Amino acid sequence: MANQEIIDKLKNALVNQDINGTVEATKEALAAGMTANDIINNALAPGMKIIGDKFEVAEIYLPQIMMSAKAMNNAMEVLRPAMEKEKIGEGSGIAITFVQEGDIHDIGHRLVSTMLGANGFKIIDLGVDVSNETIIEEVKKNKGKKVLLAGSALMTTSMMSQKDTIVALKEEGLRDSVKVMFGGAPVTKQWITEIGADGTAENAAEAARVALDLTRK
Ligand code: HCB
Repeated sequence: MANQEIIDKLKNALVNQDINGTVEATKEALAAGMTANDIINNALAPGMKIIGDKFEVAEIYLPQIMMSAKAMNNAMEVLRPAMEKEKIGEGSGIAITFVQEGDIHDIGHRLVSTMLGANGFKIIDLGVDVSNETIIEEVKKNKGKKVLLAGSALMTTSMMSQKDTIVALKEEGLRDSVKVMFGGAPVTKQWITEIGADGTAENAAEAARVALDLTRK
């Protein structure tokens, strides 16, 4: 089967909440020689975007999103060993990763954490629904070390908290001691500039590249 056919089959399985089909097509894509990041960026992430669009127009409901999320999680387990080998550089320092307060969407966050870990960063994963107080506390604990914050937000509401994270860092006199990158579907470069963060990325592989660049000096 041609690569594009496997990609289409995988995307369809995910969109149709076919958990076994998603896992099998993911294995097929790896066996065909595709990289984990290509499989994610060309099939799984676009599939999740279709799911979100269908939800928005009430064509599907939460139980179906949850089934597709389960299929995506199972596919990620298949891809994790390959992802861990797809390193592009050797980072140094700590990456504190988290999903902003009020937000439990963790699929992208886990992909980014995996890729940063694969590229040499020591990961402190604060998980989902993380308050700015918790983030500040963790930055204080690691003061004096090279620290990168990598936060995710999937909703426009939780994205607003990214601005508060920057404000809180400034208020605590910590802004210059960390690099800050934010991502997630609603995050744009314009938003990053507006709130005074240091970078963003559209996917996990790009996140690793940006993280390496930001922490190089
Ligand atoms: Co959810 N949901 N959801 N959802 N959900 C979204 C996000 C909507 C856009 C769907 C829609 O309406 N079109 C929408 C948000 C609308 C908005 O605010 N603009 C929405 C909503 C409304 C909700 C609920 C409120 C629904 C409800 O209860 N009525 C509820 C909120 C729960 C909460 O957080 N408090 C909810 C719940 C759920 C679940 C639980 C069913 C499930 C999450 C399961 C889980 O994560 N464990 C879910 C899902 C799966 C989605 C969609 C369909 C997919 C998200 C996803 O996993 N994408 C999403 C639709 C969409 O995003 N368009 C929908 C795939 C990953 C790979 O992409 O963008 O997360 P990613 O990450 C990328 C990229 O952004 C970047 O790299 C990643 C890897 O490639 N990146 C970074 C991410 N973080 C980065 C950090 C960096 O520093 C750098 C790069």
